[in-house]
Amino acid sequence: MPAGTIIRGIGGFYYVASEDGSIVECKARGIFRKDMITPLTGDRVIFSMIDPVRKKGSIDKIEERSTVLVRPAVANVNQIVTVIAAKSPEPDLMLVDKLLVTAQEKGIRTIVCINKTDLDEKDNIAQLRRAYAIAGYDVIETNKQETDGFNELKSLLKGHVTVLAGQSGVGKSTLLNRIMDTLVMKTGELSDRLNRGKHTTRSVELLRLEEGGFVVDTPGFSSFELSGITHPELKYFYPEFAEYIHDCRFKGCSHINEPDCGVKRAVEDRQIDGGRYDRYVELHALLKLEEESKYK
Ligand SMILES: Nc1nc2c(ncn2[C@@H]2O[C@H](COP(=O)(O)OP(=O)(O)OP(=O)(O)O)[C@@H](O)[C@H]2O)c(=O)[nH]1
Ligand SMILES: [Mg+2]
Ligand SMILES: [Zn+2]
Repeated sequence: MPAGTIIRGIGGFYYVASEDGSIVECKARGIFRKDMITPLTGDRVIFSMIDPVRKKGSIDKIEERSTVLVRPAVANVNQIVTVIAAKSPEPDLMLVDKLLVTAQEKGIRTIVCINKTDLDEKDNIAQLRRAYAIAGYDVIETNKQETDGFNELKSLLKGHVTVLAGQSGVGKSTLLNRIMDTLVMKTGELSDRLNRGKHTTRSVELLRLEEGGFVVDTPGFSSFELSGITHPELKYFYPEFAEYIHDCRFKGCSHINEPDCGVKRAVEDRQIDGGRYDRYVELHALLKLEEESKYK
């Protein structure tokens, strides 16, 4: 039976990008409803072809999901590109860090893309790059005119299911349009794309890349909540802390108020970005407050 990936779901129909390159409109079998399983965009499925001419089928099996993102609701994402604008809008780095923490918790690789580098005046880019590079993230610089960074980004997308995320207005859709112009299959999906304006509700959509893999655009968010991470766990999702925790005097050190803390020392020595650390402290306090109000 053929296999494929759900690229979009609308009103009970699931569009499956089949491994042979075609798009098949599928319904899910009743058995899923009974088991309370709803197919999700990004799901890898096995389907049967019911009408090969009209390309209609039925989903028989949903493969186990490696990851599940809630916002956007997509399964099997294994890479997130967090887009930051050098300027306009001013970067909301708390939002960026929350995204990175979430990805880290889900075991999803993250790339930081500093976009609109043409607008940088105060050398913001170098600072941003350093903050995230020393945290261990791949950092790319792009703007809508240059090509080197863009090509680097394209090559990183190959074979992955990637979500473009970030604040509203940072340039995600602009990047995606460029990617599609150069990479997306110019077949069935093209007409799909041209028709998109007709849909009033824009559901999440996976765009298939010619070289393998999928990309998902997301509407920008103004806020983003961490879900399921408690304040004592937060420190585990800052990869740059790891190499300094052995220097902490206390075993369960939260790297906030404890004396003789390796992480705080690394911040002083500028081996960990001070801004990232300050936001960690802020986020830690925020999570603690939320938890306390929940259990009162
Ligand atoms: N100067 C400059 N402007 C850019 C660049 N990339 C995008 N823009 C502009 O920034 C604005 C927002 O771009 P979008 O691509 O719509 O941003 P977005 O991240 O998709 O925004 P949302 O969909 O609201 O989340 C548009 O006017 C773009 O033309 C860039 O590299 N340099
Ligand atoms: Mg957009
Ligand atoms: Zn410590």
